[in-house]
Amino acid sequence: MIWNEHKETMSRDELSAMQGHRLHKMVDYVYHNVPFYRKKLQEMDLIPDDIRTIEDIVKLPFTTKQDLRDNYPYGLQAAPQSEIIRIHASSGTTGNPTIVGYTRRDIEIWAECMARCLTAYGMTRNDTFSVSYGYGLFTGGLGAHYGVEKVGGAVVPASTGNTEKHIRLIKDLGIDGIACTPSYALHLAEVMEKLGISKDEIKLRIGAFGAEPWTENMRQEIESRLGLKAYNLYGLSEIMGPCVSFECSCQSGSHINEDHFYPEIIDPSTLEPLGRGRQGELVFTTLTKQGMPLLRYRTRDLCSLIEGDDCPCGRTTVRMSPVMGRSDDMLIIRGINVFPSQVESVILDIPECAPRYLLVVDRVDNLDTLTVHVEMRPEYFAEADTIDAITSLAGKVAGKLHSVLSIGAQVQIRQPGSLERSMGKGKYVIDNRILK
Ligand code: DLL
Repeated sequence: MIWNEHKETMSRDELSAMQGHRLHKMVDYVYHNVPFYRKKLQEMDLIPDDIRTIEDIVKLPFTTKQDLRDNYPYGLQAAPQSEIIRIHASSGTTGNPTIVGYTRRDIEIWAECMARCLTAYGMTRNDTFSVSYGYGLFTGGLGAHYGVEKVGGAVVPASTGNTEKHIRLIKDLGIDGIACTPSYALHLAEVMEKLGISKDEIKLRIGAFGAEPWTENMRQEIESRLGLKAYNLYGLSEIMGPCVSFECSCQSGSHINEDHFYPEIIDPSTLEPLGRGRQGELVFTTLTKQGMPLLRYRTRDLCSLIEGDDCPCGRTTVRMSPVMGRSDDMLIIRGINVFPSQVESVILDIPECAPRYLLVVDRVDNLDTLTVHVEMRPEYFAEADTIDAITSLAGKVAGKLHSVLSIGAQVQIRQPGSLERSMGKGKYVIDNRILK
């Protein structure tokens, strides 16, 4: 099923024309309403009439997270405060948070885009859907919530925490779908197993998972433990929240709602646009946003746009590959780039290892060290009664990590349940080098 047949299946020519028209209007709007953009465009000798087609986008300046911080709290807001009906804030580990104001129309478009995602996952108005992203300043909870209501399903605003009570609701109400982080989905599976509830006793069939990178192995793990189909849901607060892109039943990349969010991939060091199929930094321009529109916003997310608009599902919108990590999540250890997602793939390929890990990076005698803590699965841990068995597993993990990362890592095998669980976005890295 497709929520918006017209917008999701346009021909490329029709879509490009619409994007060009919207881009022109957007540039005109920010030129007249956001002094920050007016100044930037003037410095580049640009006026809104220079932007006529979507190809003209490359003439426009980029916007960065730093620009948002420098203009805290409302410097990039285009709509007057009287038009703003919702404010979210994205937390940053450093500096000012990012404040995002939405007009009524923004909220409606958000719900529309979220309804497209949920419909692609197979949700209908007959379904009950639990939203287990955090409600509050984070966009996950309310973003998914409005989408479920838009489709006409019954939303269960479970939020995070209270996991046992939540599982009881999932079982007793026969909840059909759940939206949460992949980390929380795994936590749910673990708690369910502890409570002795099998996946056959629940009816969950759809998982809308996102807000953090996750791998194909993680997908299989969650699908097999919860007995549902796990779909990717991508978004970021600066652009809207969850709904920017979503997987369809083909699960081969995530369709971008590109009538509202125009994507580009650039080389993060040269800032040159890269063609389809090339991996780089994802950049978005909002085409219809009123509250806080952004031109060429550098997401720091690394991925590619998939070649070809011919997805068997019938949608013609461009698809993005899974985000393998953020350029600022990338660890440089002894000069080698390491993404936590690479470690996750290795660990999930080893049957004795649970999908629970923590990377600790340190500097000892001026040399970077990497220690990977990984939990053993309970069934193997119970049998591994000798130190030898654990040492040999550590050696096996270290060997595989070395072949994928090309650097040596210390491996610490941990007992089941010993690493901290997260209700929201998981924490997979501690970099002590920053603290020193
Ligand atoms: O995480 C919005 C969201 C909520 C998306 C719920 C999906 C589901 P922020 O807190 O602003 O917004 O964080 C945005 O999270 O730039 C990515 O680095 C990461 N991210 C979000 N979705 C995915 C995903 C929300 N499906 C940042 N895969 C983004 C990988 C993701 N990374």
